[in-house]
Amino acid sequence: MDTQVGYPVITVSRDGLQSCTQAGHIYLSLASPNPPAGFKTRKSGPDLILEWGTVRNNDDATVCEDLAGYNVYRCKISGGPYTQIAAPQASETTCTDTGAADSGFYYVASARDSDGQEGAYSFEIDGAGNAVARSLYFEAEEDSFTMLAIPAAAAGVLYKEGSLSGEDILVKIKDVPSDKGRKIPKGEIVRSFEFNAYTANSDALSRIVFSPQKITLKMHYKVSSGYVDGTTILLSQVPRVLSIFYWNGLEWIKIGSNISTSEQTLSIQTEHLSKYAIVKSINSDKFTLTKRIPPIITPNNDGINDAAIFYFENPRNCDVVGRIFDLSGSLVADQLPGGPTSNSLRWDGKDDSGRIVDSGIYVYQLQTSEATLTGSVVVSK
Ligand SMILES: [Ca+2]
Repeated sequence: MDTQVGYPVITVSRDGLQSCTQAGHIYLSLASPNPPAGFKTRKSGPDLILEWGTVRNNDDATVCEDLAGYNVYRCKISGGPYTQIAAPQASETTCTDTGAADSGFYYVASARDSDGQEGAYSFEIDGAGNAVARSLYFEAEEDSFTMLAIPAAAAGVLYKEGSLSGEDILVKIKDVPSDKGRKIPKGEIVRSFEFNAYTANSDALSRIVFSPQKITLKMHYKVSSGYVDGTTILLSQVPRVLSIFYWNGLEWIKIGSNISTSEQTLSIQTEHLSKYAIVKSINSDKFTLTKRIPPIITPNNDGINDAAIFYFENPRNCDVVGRIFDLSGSLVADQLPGGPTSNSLRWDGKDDSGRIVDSGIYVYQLQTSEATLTGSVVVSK
């Protein structure tokens, strides 16, 4: 705890985000420490070494002045229940799980302050460096299904050695209850979450791209008396009417999803963080283009409109081949690569030899066994 005078006393749950100002001068802060960033594993003979970065801030971005130490936990099944294995002091940023190099455990760590406030868990990590960030403890109601699974091959951007900012990165998942029931073009939000990245100093980061592998983003819908909670959607209708949309900063884009009715989750693979929502929206029963942006691409590698992204629904997971032609019908680019999400393709304005094409109008063709979709893309240099 940081600031110290205080009444009224506020009850604080484990997520400890309460604070209040009253009468201009009574101030109470019950912030808890951020989770440790840079949480990683390293094998050392038969042992597993766990390492993390020193926690300096609280989850409300104030400085944590009374850090007491860390709690390290492990579990046999991803997601817990976790058992504490160590309680290192504040000066320590490593501990050893003796003999556990190949035991298949999953680990999380938290920080604690001198008032006994324990912060949220770090992302979970296994002995091979695969990370899972969960929404657990970031919302009032526990939800261990909503998560980001970050394979070791894509996790490099989370660590100071590989991140754009040169710092260890925290990933936070927050429920956005105020979005519930909001009408958006093509649908109505059932539930939405912010998946955000921060530095350990709580600065929000954008434009984190996970590569060379995508991460798996999964969101959970609640069920109540045979309906999706808070809606008139019968559980039997779920595969037909629920889909994931993502907020690209300007608009909501339908990106399709894999639905598990047993787990009550929708999932996709993606390379970036943003706000994502479960949306009530009639799903197509065949291959359909849902969005193609931007209308004009400027492939000069300045990060703005450098590529055309084709988002589609693909309910039967058909193979999709994307091609680009010029107006004379000559093939310019064959086998377009995957875009930012699982159901998307990308054209970066280059021909098959890697040369940026001339300015002009081009024709795209997306082909599956069900349908062939065509349209135009304008390239401007
Ligand atoms: Ca550009």
